[in-house]
Amino acid sequence: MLLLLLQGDLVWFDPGLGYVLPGEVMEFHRAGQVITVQAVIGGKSQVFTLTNLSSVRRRQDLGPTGVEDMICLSNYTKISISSKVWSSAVGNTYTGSILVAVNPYRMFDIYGLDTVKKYEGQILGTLPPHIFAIGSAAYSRMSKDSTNQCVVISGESGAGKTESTKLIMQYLAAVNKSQSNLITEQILEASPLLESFGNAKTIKNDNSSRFGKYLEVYFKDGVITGARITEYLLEKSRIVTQAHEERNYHVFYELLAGLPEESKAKYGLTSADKYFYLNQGGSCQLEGKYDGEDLQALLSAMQVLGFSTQEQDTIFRILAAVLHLGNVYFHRKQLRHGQEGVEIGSEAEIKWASHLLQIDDEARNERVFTPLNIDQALDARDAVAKALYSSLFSWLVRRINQIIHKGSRKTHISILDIFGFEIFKENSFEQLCINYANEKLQFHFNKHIFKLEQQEYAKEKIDWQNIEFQDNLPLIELVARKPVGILHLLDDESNFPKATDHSFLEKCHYNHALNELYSRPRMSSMEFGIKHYAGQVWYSVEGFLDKNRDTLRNDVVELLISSKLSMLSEMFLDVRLSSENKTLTKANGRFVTMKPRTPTVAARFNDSLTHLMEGMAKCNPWFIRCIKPNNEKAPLKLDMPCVLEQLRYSGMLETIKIRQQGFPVRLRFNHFADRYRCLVPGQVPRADGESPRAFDSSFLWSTFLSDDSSTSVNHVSLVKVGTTQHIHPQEHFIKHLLQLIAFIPDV
Ligand code: AD9
Ligand code: MG
Repeated sequence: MLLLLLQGDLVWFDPGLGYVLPGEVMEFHRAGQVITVQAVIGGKSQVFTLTNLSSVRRRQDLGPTGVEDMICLSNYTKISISSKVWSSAVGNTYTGSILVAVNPYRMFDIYGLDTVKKYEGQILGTLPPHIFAIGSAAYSRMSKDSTNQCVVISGESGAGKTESTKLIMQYLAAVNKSQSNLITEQILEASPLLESFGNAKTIKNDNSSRFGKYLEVYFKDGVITGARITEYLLEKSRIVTQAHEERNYHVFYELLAGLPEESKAKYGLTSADKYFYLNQGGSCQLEGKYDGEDLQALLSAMQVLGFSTQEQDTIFRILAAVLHLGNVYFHRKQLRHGQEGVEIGSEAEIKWASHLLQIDDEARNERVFTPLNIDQALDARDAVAKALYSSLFSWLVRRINQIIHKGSRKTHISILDIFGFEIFKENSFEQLCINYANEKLQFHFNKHIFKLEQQEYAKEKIDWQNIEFQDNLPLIELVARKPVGILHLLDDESNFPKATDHSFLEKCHYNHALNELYSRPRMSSMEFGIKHYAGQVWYSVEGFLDKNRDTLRNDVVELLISSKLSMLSEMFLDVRLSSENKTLTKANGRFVTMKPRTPTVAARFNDSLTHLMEGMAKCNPWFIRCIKPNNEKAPLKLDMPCVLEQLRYSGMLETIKIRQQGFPVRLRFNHFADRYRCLVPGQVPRADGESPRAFDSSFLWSTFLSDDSSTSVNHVSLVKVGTTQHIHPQEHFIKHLLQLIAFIPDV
C-alpha cells in the first residue's frame, strides 16, 4: 500500500534494527518513496533516511499524558503501548485490573498521605493509575466480600517489585493509621530489616532481592491484626563469592560503616575492604547508599520488632564470625601415614571466629587437621560461613513472625515479591531456581488472564474467537516434570554419591536434546541452554550438585550446637533435626527405620513454590507488571527496545487484546440485579424475604441479557462497552447499562 505522509506526521518505523521506534516525519518524497524520520533514542535526537517503507505505520497521537487504561487504545499494537508507557509521567498504566508500572528510577512526591486519602475507597479506574489504586481496590474487595486478595508483582530484576511491595504495604498501613497500632509499625519495619540481610548490589539492581518473599497481612473488620512472612531460597553463594561490581549482603557493609569503634573492636572488625567475603566485587561502596545511616535504621527496626540486646549481640557475633572465617587461609601439611592435609595459616582469624561463636577451643582443635587438599579446605570453610549466615536469615524470619504473626486471621491481603528474572554472563543453579520461579509466576498470570477467562466464555456459551498466548507450560515441564525434568535429574544425581556435574549434564542432554526449548552447547562446554519466556539463558552446571545437596558435615553441625550462645546452638539443633528426619517403613513385615532421601535444595524449592501457587490460587489476584525502563539504572530514560521486549514477553499485547475484545467486567447476578433494578421502569425494590434469584431472573436476566433462559449461571458475563455483538434487542438501554457497569470494574 502506498503511504502518503506529510511533514510532522507521527509514525512508527523500523530503523533496520529489528524493532520499531516512534518518530516524526521530516521529509517525504512520494515519487521515490523515501522518507526522512527524526526519532529520539536514549535522550538524543537522530535522523534516519528510509527507503524500505514496509515497516512504516502511522502513529496515534496520545497527547502529552497518554492514556490511563491501555484497553482504551484504538490499536493495541506493540507500539501504542510503549508510547503510553513513555508519555505517562510516573509510569503507571492499567490494563483492566493489571497495573503496568514503569520504574522511573527517580522518587516522585506521589506516595504521601494526601495521595492515600485521594485513592482511599475509590473505584478502580476513576482516578489516574497509581499503585495505591491497586492497594485500595484489593482492600475494598476484601472488606466487601470477605475474600482473600493477592497482589502478584512481577518483572525482571530492577523493574521495581520490591519498591511496589513496600508502597502497597504503606498504603494498607496508612488507611489503618487511625488505629495507630504497634503491629502495623512492626510489619512495616520488617521490610527494611529483611532487605539489609537479604538484598545486595548486583549488576542489574543496586538493591536486588536475593530471596523471595510472600507477605500475608491479616485483617479483622478492616483493621490489620498481624502478618506472616514466608521466605524463599536465599542466595547462599553470595555470602562467599561476588561477581565483579557486585556486593555481599548489605548488612555487612552497614555494620562496618555504622558500628562505633569500640563495638568494632569487640567483634575484632576493621573495614569492609579488608574482608575477602566483601571485597571480591572490586568496590565496597555503593553510590547513593549510606551504609552507616542504614545501620541506624536497621537497629531501630530491631528495636521496634522487640529484639533483645542479647539477640542483637548474637546477630553481630555471627556476622563478624562469617567475616573472620572468610579471611582464614590454609597451608599444605604432611600428616602421619604419608597423608596430606592442610593446616590453618591464620590462627588469629580462627580464634576470633571461635571466640565470637563461643565455641570451645579444644573442640575446635580436634577438627583442625583433616586430610583435605586446599580447595576442599576452602570449600569446607565456605560451607560453614554459608550455613551460619543462611541459618541466621531463617532465624530472623522466624523471629519476626513470632512477633507479627498473631491476632485474628479472618481475611488477608498477600503481596508476592520474588527475585526477578535475570540473565548474567555466568548463570548457575541460583539463576535456574530464580528464573524457574518467574516462569511459575508467568504461568499463574496466564492462567488467570487467558485460560480461566476463556474457559468461562466457553462455559457461558459466548461466541468467542480464542486469543492465543504464549503458554509456558512446556518450559515448566522441561524444568520440573517428573521424572526427567531438569530439577528431578539433578535430584537423582545429587542422591547418587558417584555422580558429577558432568554426569548430570549428560543426563540432561540425553533426555532433552530434542526439546526445542532446550539447547546443547556448540562446544563441549559444561552448560545447557533454556529458552525462557523472557529470553534464552545458558546455565553453567559447575557446582550444581554441591549447591543442590547443600550438606554440612555432621561434625561441624555438632560443633556449632556446642556453642554457648543459646540462639546459635538452637539454630543448628534445627539443622540437625531436619537432616535427621527419619521415617518408619515396613519391610519384610517388620518396621525398620529408614533414612529418606534428604530433601535437596531444588526439591524443597519446588515444593515451596507449589505450595505458594496453591495458596495464591485461593485468593483473588491483582497483578502489577513492573517494567524496567533501561539497563543502566538511569533516571527517566526510556530505552524503547528494552521496554518493548518486556511488554512482549510478559504477554501484555495479548492481555490488552483479551481485555479489549473480551468481557472483563463480571458481576454476581444477584449483585448485578440488586444494583440495576432501579433502571428498569416500573420495578420496585425487592420485598423482604423474596428469593433474589427467582425475582431477578424473572425480569432482568431473561428480559434484557439473554434470550436463552436455560443458561443457568451465577455470573453474568457482560458484553463489552461499545459493541453490539451480544446485545439484546433493547440495545440502547443495555448499552447505557453497560456503560454504567464499565465504571464499576471488579471491585
Ligand atoms: V530484583 O528482582 O529484587 O533484583 P526489583 O525488586 O524488581 O528487582 P526494586 O524494587 O529493587 O526492583 O527497584 C530497583 C530500583 O529502582 C530501586 O532501588 C529504586 O531506586 C528504583 N525504583 C523502583 N521503583 C521505583 C518507584 N516507584 N519510584 C522511584 C523506583 N524509583
Ligand atoms: Mg526486589
